[in-house]
Amino acid sequence: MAQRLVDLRSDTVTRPTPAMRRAMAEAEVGDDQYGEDPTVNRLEELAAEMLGKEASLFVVGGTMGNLCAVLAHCQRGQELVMGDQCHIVLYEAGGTAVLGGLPWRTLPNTPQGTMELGAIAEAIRGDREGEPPTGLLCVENTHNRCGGIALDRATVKGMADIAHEHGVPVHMDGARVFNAAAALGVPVAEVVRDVDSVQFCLSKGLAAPVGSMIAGTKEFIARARRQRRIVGGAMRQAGVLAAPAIISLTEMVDRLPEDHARARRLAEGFADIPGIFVNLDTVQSNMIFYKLDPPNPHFAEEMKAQGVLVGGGQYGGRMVTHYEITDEGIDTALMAARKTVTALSR
Ligand code: TLP
Repeated sequence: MAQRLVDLRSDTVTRPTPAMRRAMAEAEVGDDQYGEDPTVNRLEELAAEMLGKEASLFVVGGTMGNLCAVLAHCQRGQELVMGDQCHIVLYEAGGTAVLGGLPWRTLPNTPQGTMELGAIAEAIRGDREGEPPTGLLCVENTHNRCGGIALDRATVKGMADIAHEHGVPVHMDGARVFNAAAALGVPVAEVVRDVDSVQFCLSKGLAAPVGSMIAGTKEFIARARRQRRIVGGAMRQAGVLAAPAIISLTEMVDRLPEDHARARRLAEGFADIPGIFVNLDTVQSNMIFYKLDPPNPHFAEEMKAQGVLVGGGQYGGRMVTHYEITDEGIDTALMAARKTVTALSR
């Protein structure tokens, strides 16, 4: 693999492994719109089985997965209840509103990546003519903006139960739900047991070049397939993309704790550097959010000059570990940060 910078901007930067590239070259394929791509079919069966759901669907990415899931659950004019820090609200270009005619109601996310149970109950609308009926509750796990925190089954169940009591289904944006399961030390099926649908990404820590899965009941997946067609995401010989995704699920899941251990070491090292602050309580998976005090507009640029890419601006930012970040990469990042802070404080 070509030498490159220690890239901590995101786990989305991971390149396919040599085994993935071989699997792509050798993949058996067919027309997936006829349901005839054996590799896609195998991936969809495997993902559903691992998640403990009836069926799953291969989509192009996380944004499309969330969009198709939301559209499959809701009718135009219904309202979505979501945390104000969730990815669907902040980074998905308002797709559910733009394409689905679905307004949303945001609740403040707690620092634990949850929403107050009382606030969820209050936000769910009754049957009053002037109010948009509540169509869906969305939760996120791990919670990206809340530091990569993992929500355990009881926490998810607490929120989901309230929605279900009101007849409202629950979707989990589980872009990194395998990281959540690894952080909690439980099978992924347990983390998603109480939600009606889940989206997870293959092309983040699991290193596939493309793709996400959504999972739920057979009937839900049939509706989601139609939504995928509407947004132009139905593919043909997609087995070449499903083949590396199968390797994500069979070979890349069990190694996620390594990324978490390296994130912890990086976080602790950063927290030891004067002028850099890290809330170590939130470092539970592969993300580290750091703050710079005093602020420093040149931090990321200086780090880059020393071979390390980090996310963020003058007040701080995010680093994410993944399979291309080695122990040496962590050493390099820590050394670079110490040098950068010393150089910039002169
Ligand atoms: N997250 C990306 C950026 O968009 C922020 C990242 O680098 O973390 N849900 C969650 C929780 C996500 O973090 C992301 C991507 C998505 C959905 C969207 O996935 P893609 O990028 O595949 O559409």
